[in-house]
Amino acid sequence: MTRMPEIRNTTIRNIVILTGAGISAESGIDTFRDAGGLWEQHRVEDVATPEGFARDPELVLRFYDMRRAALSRVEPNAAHRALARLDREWEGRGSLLIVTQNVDDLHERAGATGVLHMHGELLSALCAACDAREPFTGAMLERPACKACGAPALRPDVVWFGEMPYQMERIYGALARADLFVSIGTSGAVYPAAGFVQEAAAHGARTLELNLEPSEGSHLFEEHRHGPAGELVPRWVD
Ligand code: BJW
Repeated sequence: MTRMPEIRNTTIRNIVILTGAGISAESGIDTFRDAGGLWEQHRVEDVATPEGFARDPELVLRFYDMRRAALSRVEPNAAHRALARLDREWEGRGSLLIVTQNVDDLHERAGATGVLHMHGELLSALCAACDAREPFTGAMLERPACKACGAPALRPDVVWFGEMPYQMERIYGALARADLFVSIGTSGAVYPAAGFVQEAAAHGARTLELNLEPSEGSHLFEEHRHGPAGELVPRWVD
């Protein structure tokens, strides 16, 4: 595959890149909907909804504690590193916003700056009593108290089904200004992220999908490349 011409085209100034679980798969983090993925091992209603958390908080805290612990054993892969290179290279050329649905910190550890975590972060805790956020690396099953208000009400700072994803206004603003929208490693099964391609295209952006296989919304993209992100993303960036 040759370099996608548009990335060096001087008419491209503003880029929005959406990433999903597939970009972290080669680092050893399970995706959700692939064979053997998280939703085959756990019922989504039990571990990724506010109702599931209210019913059985220990089950949910154990699920996220396990994933937080696993995160400390993995490293960014070639796809994260390529996006971090593009992020650095793009300074002064226009805007580049990496919007990730992932709760891991692999983009940051690869060196990308200003990553927007629309579904929250494993390494952050949210107080259900006072809404304060704090960096968090431990185990929530031990029910630590909120540093701001003292309540033993910390929950994972992640967005469950039925909750509003973070920073939507900023995301839609960037999509409206984007000259290029690129989606990497996401199944296109979850809204509102699955609708970003149409939003960007409606405002005139070029659109590109980089995914292991055609996603649910593949037909909505102008261009596609299918294969592992660890190969496709460096080829596209470099
Ligand atoms: C590779 C690869 C490799 C593998 N290289 N690729 C009916 C219609 C429309 C919407 C709704 C509806 N009913 C309900 C809704 C709304 C609901 C929703 O979308 N439901 C769907 C099931 C239909 N959405 C919500 O509730 C959201 N909130 C909301 O809508 O608020 C209202 C609102 C209104 C208006 C504007 C804005 C908001 C909240 C959604 C929260 C999702 N939360 C989770 C959990 C986060 C915490 C955690 O990590 O535990 O987010 S669910 C899970 O899915 C997680 C992910 O971020 C998200 C997306 O998954 P992703 O990343 O796409 O992973 P996979 O596994 O699905 O796909 C991986 C892809 O990678 C595959 O395609 C592979 O092929 C590929 N791949 N290896 C490249 N090496």
